[in-house]
Amino acid sequence: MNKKVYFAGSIRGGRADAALYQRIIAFIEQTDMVLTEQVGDLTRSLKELVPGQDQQIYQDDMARLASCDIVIAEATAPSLGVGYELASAERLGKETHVFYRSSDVSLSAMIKGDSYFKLHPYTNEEELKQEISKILAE
Ligand code: 6IA
Repeated sequence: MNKKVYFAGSIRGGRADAALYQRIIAFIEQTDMVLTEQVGDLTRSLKELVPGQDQQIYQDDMARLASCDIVIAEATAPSLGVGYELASAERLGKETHVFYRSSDVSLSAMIKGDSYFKLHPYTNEEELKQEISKILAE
């Protein structure tokens, strides 16, 4: 309870699951705190281009990652940013959980093959939420 959660999900890698990320974030926030609400923000456009913005995003996200208690990624939509965050989480020694729908993706061997990550293949949203509840209650 009251864990600081770094939730990772695809942004420029593709927004097909953005509404799912939003629901997962709302679910986690019933009991704990999500540091990365932008991942589930359906209102902002990917076409926003502000000079210096990417450096700011990178610095802000790395600071959030350093301060979190736990990382939860939804990795069904392949994303360079999520892959980078997962490797960074490992470097920082953060407990890191990776969720993916095995019916929709063949998860990268660089994630699946790294025994540091706690992998959670799932089939439906209810199962995903139940698993997240268990993780957050630990
Ligand atoms: O390569 P990707 O863009 O798919 O990487 C997604 C991951 O990088 C997410 O888990 C985020 O934590 C991080 N990230 C990438 N872009 C942003 C961003 N853009 N804001 C915050 N974190 C980001 C601005 C907001 C956007 C909704 C327009």
